[in-house]
Amino acid sequence: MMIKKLFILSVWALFVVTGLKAQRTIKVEPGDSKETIIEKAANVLPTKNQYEYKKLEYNCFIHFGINTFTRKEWGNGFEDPKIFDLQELDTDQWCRTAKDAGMKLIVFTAKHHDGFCLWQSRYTQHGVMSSPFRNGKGDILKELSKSCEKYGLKLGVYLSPADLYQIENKNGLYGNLSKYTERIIPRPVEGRPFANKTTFKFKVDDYNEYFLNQLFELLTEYGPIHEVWFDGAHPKRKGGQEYNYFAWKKLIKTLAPEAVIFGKEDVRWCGNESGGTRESEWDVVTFDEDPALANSFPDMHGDWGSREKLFKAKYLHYLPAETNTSIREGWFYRDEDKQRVRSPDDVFDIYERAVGGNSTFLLNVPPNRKGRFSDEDVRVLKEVGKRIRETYGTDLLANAKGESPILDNDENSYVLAKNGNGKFEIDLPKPITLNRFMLQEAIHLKGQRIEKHALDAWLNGAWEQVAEATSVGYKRILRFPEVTTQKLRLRVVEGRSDPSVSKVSAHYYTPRPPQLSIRRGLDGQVTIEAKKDNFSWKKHGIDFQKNLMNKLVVRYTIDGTGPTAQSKVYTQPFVLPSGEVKARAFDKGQAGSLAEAEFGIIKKDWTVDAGFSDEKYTANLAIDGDVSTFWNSGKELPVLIINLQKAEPISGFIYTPPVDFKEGLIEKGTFSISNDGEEWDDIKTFDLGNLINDPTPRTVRFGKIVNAKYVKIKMLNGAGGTTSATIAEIDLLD
Ligand code: FUL
Repeated sequence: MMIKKLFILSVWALFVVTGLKAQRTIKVEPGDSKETIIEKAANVLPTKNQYEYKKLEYNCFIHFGINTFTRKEWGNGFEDPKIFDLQELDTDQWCRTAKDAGMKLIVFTAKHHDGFCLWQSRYTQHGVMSSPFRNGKGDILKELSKSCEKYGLKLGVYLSPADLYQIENKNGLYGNLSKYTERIIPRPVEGRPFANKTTFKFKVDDYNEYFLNQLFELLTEYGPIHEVWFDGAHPKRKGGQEYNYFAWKKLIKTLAPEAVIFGKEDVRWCGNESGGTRESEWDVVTFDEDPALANSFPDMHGDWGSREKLFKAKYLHYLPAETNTSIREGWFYRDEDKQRVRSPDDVFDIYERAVGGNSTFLLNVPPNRKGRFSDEDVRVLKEVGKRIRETYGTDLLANAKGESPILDNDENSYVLAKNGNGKFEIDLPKPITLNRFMLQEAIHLKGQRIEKHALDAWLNGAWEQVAEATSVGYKRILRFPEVTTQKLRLRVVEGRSDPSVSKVSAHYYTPRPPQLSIRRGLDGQVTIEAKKDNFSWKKHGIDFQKNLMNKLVVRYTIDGTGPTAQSKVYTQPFVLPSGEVKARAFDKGQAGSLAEAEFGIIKKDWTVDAGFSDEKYTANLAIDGDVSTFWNSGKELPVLIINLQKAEPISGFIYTPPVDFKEGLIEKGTFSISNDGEEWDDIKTFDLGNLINDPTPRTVRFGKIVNAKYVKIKMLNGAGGTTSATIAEIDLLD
């Protein structure tokens, strides 16, 4: 084993680089040169809590509540607590499964947007205390906190600032226009004293007081809390209600000093809820105002940390991302057969992209109405846990270990790539076969600095690049087709100041048949291919996707059944007028995970007439078969009329919203039909729920078949109060 450059440091304290104090926030001064700004960015460091939180890597979100019983994604605040008829509860099973899966922390929805509380709050009757569950005496958070302790898991709480019960009921506190006066938190309640005698004095209104009292309960009566999760989503607002965030923060930082606050303070949303990850996930992001005083965050979509962004910044601030998504379609449990569950391939892929892409992974697993994780969810989690252990539990560089800081397991030791670049060679006593390479920077000491890096393997007497990627930060996992070699070389090619490498390791993931994607063109041609990977499968000059397809057998069905080893073999694109396609890849007798897609009536001959269109986003873009283009109605009539040219049977439709355009998402609307374009029949008023944070396709079924030549979609309510309507694609089901 041989390491070219060695430079060992082992300090936790702040240190000084060219007179610059490394810290969480650094101000950019008006006259700062580009070099100075980069040097400053290189010295932005996480807080201790942020660093400890990043090391948790993979965590479990649990959405449970009144919606579990109504089968809705968002409640409305009018629900009768009696609906929460939970007969059994097994929080041990939740924790056992999470532990087995390799998760470290559980974040539980103590109160979702509907306002129903899953613990014995002193400050409301809207919750478990009024439900049949354990005769009104049950406390789900209490049982969960005991199970977490038993299984060695950390606990976090989700407390929704949006509260529909407090908005809708006649004595509700949300937006009730009460005065800001000095109040003592917690407000004493007769017969229910607190063991923790800390008190706070804040000048707040009724709803903020309610929220603070509840936070006090959650943070003092359920063991140590490690994450407090504030959701930015609001189904509704009232009375100009504002949040006294600085009081909330003071209370949390006092009562739960080890907790990170998600959404406002210590951890940011990754910008989507579908498991998407960025190629470069920067922890050092930019602010226009002092982050310590900012009451809200800038938009969390897009690029936050590239050099271009840094040069325009007023403040550089350490704020890492959390990737949150659900194992099931939707955040709450609905049913066993219609609610799709992600496959182990899918979850493992997100795990590698999120954790191996400098983010933490918070995977939601919603318990069912029997108070348990469903069997399928457990199966998937177990399998993913097994793959994580099998792949990352063995370091193929273990024998190369010597005194090198990048091969030891000391997080405080590292090697510097001076001036942003450096080469690190690793010699092994025997050849190894690998298809994963992991590297880490010492972010707590040197910040996140690497901007570009590559991995070379010594193959047939020469160095060959096997993977390349951009930023690293806490962790980067490189994925590439397997190579067998006795010598590896990591090249840091670009970086800020002197980047550190604190740990590298090599791994082998037993390949499985790939996940497939199924798409259909406007002419009805269906193509099935291996899912394109946007990560680090970059081997120059090789079309990896095509190569993979040539090696596999793909089988598919169009009759709704799951493809087996006897199903039809896919050889080339085929025409499908409408219906469902299910496909699986088979490799050496092993079956891959199921891919499925539902297609509506072929749109080739359709014409479209919008009440109004923004000139850039014309109406035909809503039916062009391309989900990356979209129609926007501008400020006028949010109505779209499609002429199908001939009467067709229709049983429902699929609305696909644009992913990155937040204006005009249709949350409520009507679907009408006509045979002459003059007389219209309203067929369905639909409510699609949370679209801003989850802009995924929504299927609306009518429960009957109607015949029509013209269809009309009219928006009644747009997400976030928008008045224009946007449609990336409309499909009609027959
Ligand atoms: C969203 C909420 O509206 C969803 O219901 C869910 O809680 C998710 C994690 O955040 O914004």
